[in-house]
Amino acid sequence: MLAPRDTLTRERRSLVGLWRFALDPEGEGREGRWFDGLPAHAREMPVPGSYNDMAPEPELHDHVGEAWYETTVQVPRHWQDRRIVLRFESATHRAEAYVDGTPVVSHEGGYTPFEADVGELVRPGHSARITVAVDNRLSWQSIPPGFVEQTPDGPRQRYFHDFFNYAGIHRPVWLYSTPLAHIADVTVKTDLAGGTGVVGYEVEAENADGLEVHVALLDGGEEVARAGGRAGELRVEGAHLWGPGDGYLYDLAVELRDEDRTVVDHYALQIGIRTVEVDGSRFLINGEPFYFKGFGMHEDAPVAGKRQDDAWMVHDFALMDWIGANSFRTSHYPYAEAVLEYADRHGIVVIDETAAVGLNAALGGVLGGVSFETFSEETINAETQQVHAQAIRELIARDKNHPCVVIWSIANEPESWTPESRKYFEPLVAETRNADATRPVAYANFMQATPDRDQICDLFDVLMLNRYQGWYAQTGDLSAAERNLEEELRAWVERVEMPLIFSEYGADAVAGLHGIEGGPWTEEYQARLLEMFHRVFDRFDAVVGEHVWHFAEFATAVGVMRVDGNKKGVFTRERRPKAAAHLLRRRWGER
Ligand code: GCB
Repeated sequence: MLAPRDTLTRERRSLVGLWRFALDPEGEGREGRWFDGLPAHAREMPVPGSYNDMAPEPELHDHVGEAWYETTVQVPRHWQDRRIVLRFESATHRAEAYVDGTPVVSHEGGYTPFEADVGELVRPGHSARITVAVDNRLSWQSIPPGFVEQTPDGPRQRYFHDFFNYAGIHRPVWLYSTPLAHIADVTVKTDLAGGTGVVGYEVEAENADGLEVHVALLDGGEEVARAGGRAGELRVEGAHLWGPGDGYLYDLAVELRDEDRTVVDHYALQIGIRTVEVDGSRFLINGEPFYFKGFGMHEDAPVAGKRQDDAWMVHDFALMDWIGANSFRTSHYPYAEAVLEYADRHGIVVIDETAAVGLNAALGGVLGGVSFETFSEETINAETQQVHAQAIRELIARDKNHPCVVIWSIANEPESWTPESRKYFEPLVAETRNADATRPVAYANFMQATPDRDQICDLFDVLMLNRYQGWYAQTGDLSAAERNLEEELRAWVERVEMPLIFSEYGADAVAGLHGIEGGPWTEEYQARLLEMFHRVFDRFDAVVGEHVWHFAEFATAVGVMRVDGNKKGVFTRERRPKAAAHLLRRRWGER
């Protein structure tokens, strides 16, 4: 799925700004025809942004149900006889969009884009009213799952993941136009043959009978290879590879041309030439062993919640650079496209994750305060599995061309020790490989899925472990934790021959809380716990990565284990370093 771009033949109009907004707690918007105009009590709300923390109102913060957004857009006069598309980069978790009162698209899933051809409904030279109903409810059939509990005080959303259920339009919205005959998709796969970079491409075009596809690869504006046809190969001798710390990109220019060689449509894509491979327990990028140093992250900031925000993005990447990180995981959902583009340009390696978090009754008890069977007719079932499959397809359709993405992570901490879990995941792994055979597939394994219990790890290429020895287990006792961790790792290495990445390890720390002995919640304990994990990692060759949980403190649902959110960040929510940040900087600077 192509991101909207301004090119020689394409143009975008941003719909970012203040939209009209109304909560719909009674679910009356459709019957009340809010798509023909929001009610008089509508207020203003920023797009992009989460609405929850925009005002000190519990009704906003804890809203359950739909919220309506509305804006108007001027459709440029020169967009006559062109295809006109309305595109949302995301709306959390589900949305239905209208143009001048007519429904044009609905979408399930809060973190991937969707769009509609609205050429029949809008008139160039006139304005159009865009309305969107955004639903934040999670159910057993949504990814992530959850359920709404009816209480005497109204509905309450329950869920089994540890980050606040921020909602709204989190990423930019566009009205864009392309020629009627247009490039609909481009897929690039890169390989190496000796020193020659091989760029395989496939182009999909629509309304393009009689038109030809031309493809050129440019290096700093100079053409280095060209090809024709809807699928083919470009070869670059002595290619400058994309690699960790070296975000070297080529420009791929794709054109549809008519018989006079006139360019009918033009799309431009930045690509990186690199390979990714698992070899025994090694993880290779461009044939070289790679060691992941970095974090699990969240799209999370004060006030605007999960808003895509260039300022926070640039700052967070700068902090990663300062600390010596070379990678991160998009825990626990696909991040904004701008983030992946930034990672491409800066040579930061990404583990790209779906929003399948909390498929686990063991977590339901802790985080949702409920007991249930994970996989059953009434809970996570065949329909959920279909929604999950669609989430995987949409993630890959969006991110397949990013060189920064080296692993697809299809779930975080699912139940993985029952025959039902194997039945659930086997087809999903096949689905992932079918959508992209060039990248390893992984899931983040939960603490209780120990080497003697886990029933799904052999389906995957890389084992990602989320471990909390010294925090949730052996609390406060780092020598017992060290023994337990080492023992578990020894058992994993005996069981599987694959790269092991610690996709989570860490401890909460309240910034400014100190202690000479440094017990749990102090900055000293957080740092000593990380040091303990590092000592153990360094004893095992199969450990090829360490992603600390977490980069920064983040908002969560309330709970007795959370002090105004999750405090495992090595930076505070405002991005001030704790002692652990300095420790990591020393370690990663040297590795
Ligand atoms: C986990 C989860 C993560 C939580 C973390 C914690 O295992 O994957 O989402 O935030 O633990 O801090 O408990």
